[in-house]
Amino acid sequence: MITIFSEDHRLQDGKAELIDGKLVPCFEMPKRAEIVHARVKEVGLGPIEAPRHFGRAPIVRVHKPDFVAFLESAYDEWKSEHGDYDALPLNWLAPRMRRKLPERIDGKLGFYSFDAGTPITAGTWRAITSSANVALTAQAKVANGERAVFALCRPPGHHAGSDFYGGYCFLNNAAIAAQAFRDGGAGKVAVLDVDYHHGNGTQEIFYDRGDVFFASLHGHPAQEYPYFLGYEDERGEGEGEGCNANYPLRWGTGWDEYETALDDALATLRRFKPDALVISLGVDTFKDDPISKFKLDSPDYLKIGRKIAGLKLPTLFVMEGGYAVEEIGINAVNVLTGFEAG
Ligand code: FKS
Ligand code: ZN
Repeated sequence: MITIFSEDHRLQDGKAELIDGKLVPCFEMPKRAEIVHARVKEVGLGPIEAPRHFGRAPIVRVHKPDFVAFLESAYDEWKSEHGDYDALPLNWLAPRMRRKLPERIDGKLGFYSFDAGTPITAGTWRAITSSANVALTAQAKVANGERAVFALCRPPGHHAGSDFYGGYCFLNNAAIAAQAFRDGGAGKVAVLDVDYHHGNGTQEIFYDRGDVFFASLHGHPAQEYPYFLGYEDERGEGEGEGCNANYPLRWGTGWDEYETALDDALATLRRFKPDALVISLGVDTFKDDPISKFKLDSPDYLKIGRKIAGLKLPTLFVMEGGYAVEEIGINAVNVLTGFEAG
């Protein structure tokens, strides 16, 4: 399996996120991608290639242009007001307040974000556009006949919506790639999100569409970030009615309950008869993940890969989360080798 990887991911190296009432070093760190990259080499998964440049067009197919323009200039605006130090938001709209874009950067950060864990740094724009290019380069290879390609994206993307960022995500790499499949002629695309956290951004982007099915297994929103989306009764709307499937799972979920949900999600996707499959691949479902509460073990990821292969679809794997840094390479690459064996 080919892997697409860019060293530009290192340009996103935030200093701190707000968690449990404390500003702590970012869990989402460059070392994550370096360890996955090293594991891909170690097991000889296949060639590792650099991304091509796709420009803004495929990005604004899923994100609003004003939001993308904000991401591009946010750090410079922040720096000219506050100096050369990571930008974090501090104020958000409550329901019934006015959604009107403020002039000053502090207000804009709150307008376009939904948490205080996602710093915008000097290198963010280059890192996130490269990450999107990684997904698009891999997508193009799958569209051209590769059975499966691994987009080793960083920063991740599945929390980013059409006009908001958060959860370490700015541009939704999986959604951009899914849309690229459609624009390249695929009639129907399925996105399966196995990251521990609900892919609220991907769900928002495709919620009213019947051509892209979104299915997600994740920590129950009653207990888990991002809290305000990801319930079972969110099934899509309008043309997209019936094309969204959430599997919220409680803290402590281990392989047996996970497998039941995964089998159901895969059966649902099979009935949709997609032409291509995008996997939002997070391995923060691992038992030793420092911010998550599922109990999957390393060999379980081989089984996940094998089950995904059973759909027999052209498949794009897009890297999302996973914070047990020492094991992230083993776990992520296990999904890929399990797929190849399946
Ligand atoms: C837990 C606080 C959680 C933010 C968690 C973000 C998770 C990001 C991710 C992604 F794939 F996007 F990277 N704070 N007490 O893993 O879903
Ligand atoms: Zn996650």
